[in-house]
Amino acid sequence: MNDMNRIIDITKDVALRNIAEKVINNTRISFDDGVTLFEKGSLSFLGALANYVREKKHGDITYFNRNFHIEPTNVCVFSCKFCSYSKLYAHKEEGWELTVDQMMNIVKSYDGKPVTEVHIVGGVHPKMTLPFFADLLKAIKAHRPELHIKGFTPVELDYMFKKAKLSVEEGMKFLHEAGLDSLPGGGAEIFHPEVRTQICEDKVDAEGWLHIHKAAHQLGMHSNATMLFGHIEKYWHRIDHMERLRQLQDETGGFNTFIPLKFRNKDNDMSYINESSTIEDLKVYAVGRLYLDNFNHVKAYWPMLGRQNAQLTLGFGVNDIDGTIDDTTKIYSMAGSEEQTPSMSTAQLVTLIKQVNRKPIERDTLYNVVTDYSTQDVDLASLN
Ligand code: V47
Ligand code: SF4
Repeated sequence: MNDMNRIIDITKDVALRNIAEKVINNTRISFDDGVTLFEKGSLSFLGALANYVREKKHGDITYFNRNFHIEPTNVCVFSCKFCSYSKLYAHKEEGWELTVDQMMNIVKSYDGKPVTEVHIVGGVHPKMTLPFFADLLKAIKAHRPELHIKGFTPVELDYMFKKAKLSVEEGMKFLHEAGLDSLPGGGAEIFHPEVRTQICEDKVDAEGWLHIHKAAHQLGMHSNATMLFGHIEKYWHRIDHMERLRQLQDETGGFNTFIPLKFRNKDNDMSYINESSTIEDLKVYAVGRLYLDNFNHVKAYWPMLGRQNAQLTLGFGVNDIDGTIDDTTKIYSMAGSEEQTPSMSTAQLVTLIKQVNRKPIERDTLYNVVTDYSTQDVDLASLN
């Protein structure tokens, strides 16, 4: 039985069979097709189709990277309803604010360790301005030039640029020249104003978020894109979100990775909302893989999902499980993730990927291969 028949035979639904045919024939699926996948697609159907695309693009390869995070502050002028992490400026003594020296000490604590990336994201602090972050970027590059700096969401950038009275293009160029290499995917949440105004009305809107990523892409920088799902959004809001990303990706080709982020409900203003089921989570990864036909990579961020669920996603379109992270990233542990101090060693990541018969490849931020752990017999005990 060929792939087409094998997958099509999972369902009797004509609309789903047509979508499967399109996917297998490399025809782009429509907005309505995306909604239909959520409405009607069973887990087995979505999994089979998303896995087909994943294996066509990447075979069994599963990427991870060795990185560490710096969270400059959790003080924030905004008050997103899903956020368990920020402290308003009026209560800043309850939060943390790192100086450039303190952040450099974190960077220096990785001296001699084989990390390739630092990920810098935090709250929007009114005193952490564009020149402050430019100093940080320059200090990191002076200390460790080859370390890739992936930092700042459009939420932070929009605020910094406006305060410095620079256009988006001028601000991005300034930070790029100071050492910023790429942008992470945060701050996207759900783009559609019907949802956005209810969960994070005061921060940068969809157009602003997309404008900043476009400006980065035009400078030759790459970026990621997230989607915060499993709260008040409807299926069509998810597809609207992906549609806007797909359109920008058609224009620039600058996105590396799509990262669905499952809403966690501990200690925030949306705690009354139940978290989505694992089945729903897997469907989101699968539909993301199918709708975003022009994104190469779909990433499961394990500190938020938990290790076993991250393993499961590898059969539902995901080909990347982020990195060793190696620190005490707080944004998810504070929102209820089981991973209280998310850190996984390389050996643990390699094992996790091999346990589900996929090939572990360590990558850098731009998906260049650093080490192929699939082709060598690895002494796991020797990896840190
Ligand atoms: O934008 C905040 C999310 C994002 C909650 O690009 C929450 O490689 C779930 O974007 N439940 C920031 N999610 C983190 C982020 C990220 C993480 C890992 C890798 C990359 C990358 C980017 O965290 C925010 C928001 O969408 N978030 N609160 C919550 N309660
Ligand atoms: Fe601030 Fe980000 Fe939290 Fe929103 S999600 S309140 S912008 S730290």
